[in-house]
Amino acid sequence: MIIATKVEMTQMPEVVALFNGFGGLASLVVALSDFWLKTQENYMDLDAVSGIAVSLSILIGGVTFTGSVIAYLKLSTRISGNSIVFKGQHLINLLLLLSALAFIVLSLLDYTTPVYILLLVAIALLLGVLTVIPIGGADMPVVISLLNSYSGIAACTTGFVLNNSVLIVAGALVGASGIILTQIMCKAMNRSLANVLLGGFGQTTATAVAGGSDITVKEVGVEEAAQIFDSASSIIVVPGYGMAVAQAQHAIRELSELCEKRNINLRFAIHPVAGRMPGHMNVLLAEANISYDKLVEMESINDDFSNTDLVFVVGANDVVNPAAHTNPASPIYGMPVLNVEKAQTVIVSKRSMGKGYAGIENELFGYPNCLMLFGDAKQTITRLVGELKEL
Ligand code: TAP
Repeated sequence: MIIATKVEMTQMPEVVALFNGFGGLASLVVALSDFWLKTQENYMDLDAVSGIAVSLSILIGGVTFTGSVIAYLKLSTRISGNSIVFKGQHLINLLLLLSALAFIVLSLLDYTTPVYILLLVAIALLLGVLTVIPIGGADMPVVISLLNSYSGIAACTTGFVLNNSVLIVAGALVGASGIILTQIMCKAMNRSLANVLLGGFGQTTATAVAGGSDITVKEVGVEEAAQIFDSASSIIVVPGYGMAVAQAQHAIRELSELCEKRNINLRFAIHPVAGRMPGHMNVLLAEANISYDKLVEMESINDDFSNTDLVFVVGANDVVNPAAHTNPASPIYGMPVLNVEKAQTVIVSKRSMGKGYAGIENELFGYPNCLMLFGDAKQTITRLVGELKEL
């Protein structure tokens, strides 16, 4: 409770990752201690169901624990977020998985020898590390969702170990919902789950970044931006991670109320992976009491940009990067994005030419209809609201 109440909204993904890991660890130690108590201390026999449940709890729990710790370290930038890929990595992972299965069979055949189950623990922990290190960049949220599902499956199998129906049902719910969320996120990023898990995204990213920036941008000041707002009759606001960092949602609510008073049709376009966690933008806008009817999902609003006077991008970057459909060499090529460039004018509020999560340039910023409004989003929008009130 203390961690959950103290954590900043922007740190939520890494904390979720860590909590998933604790779930996996709990399943592992409960299953291992049950195994130990029954087979090593009380010299009891395990029936096949309990034996399989113990083995799966240890395998899935172990992978979840170390995999989640690596995800936590990457997201909190305690270690590099880039993908670590080396030759023969997938073969090593496959061999480890096969040897884990072999130790499960050996342990099922001979409970009295604890070394098989201890080797299974070691392999599971190692496998968790090795399966998450190749995953980097924008694929991390998918991994966290998958690890969340694993922690549920591990809890479910531990339910069989303990003969506890509540644990079986709750674990199955977490496992199933985690898998569904993982699929939704893969779809939003236009990547298959296998493609995400085999990793390498960060490598392509690093190459793309090394190319450097030669985008020429047009800047706009707050006063001029206020005039553009004043003359628009339809506006779409695209919030992104920068809105969360700046905590600009309350200032945006004020801006939206001002526009409403001027009979300007203002809506919000919500990209499924804007921010750093599923529903991140919805939560922040709801916190600022922005009506849910104004929030429109990407698929429903993408065709409307061409009939829109002004798009106001607030701290979003990757989710509005046209390279996703114009540049086949881009690491985000194929990811569905918001077609903001189709609007008459685009104003982007961000602090600098800093890159987004995927670490790549955004060609949108150099488009002829795009104007950069540099500065912290909250401060800029507060000033914008002040200027608009004067008009
Ligand atoms: P990003 O592409 O990460 O871009 C955020 C932008 O916000 C940055 O370019 C930064 O530019 C700007 N910014 C930071 N602080 C700011 C401030 N105080 N005021 C104004 N701007 C600020 O964000 P996005 O467009 O929301 O895309 C999300 C990315 O995260 C995607 O790549 C997605 O795959 C990934 N991701 C998503 C999730 C989920 S599930 N939502 C989870 C993890 C990762 P400056 O530095 O120049 O200000």
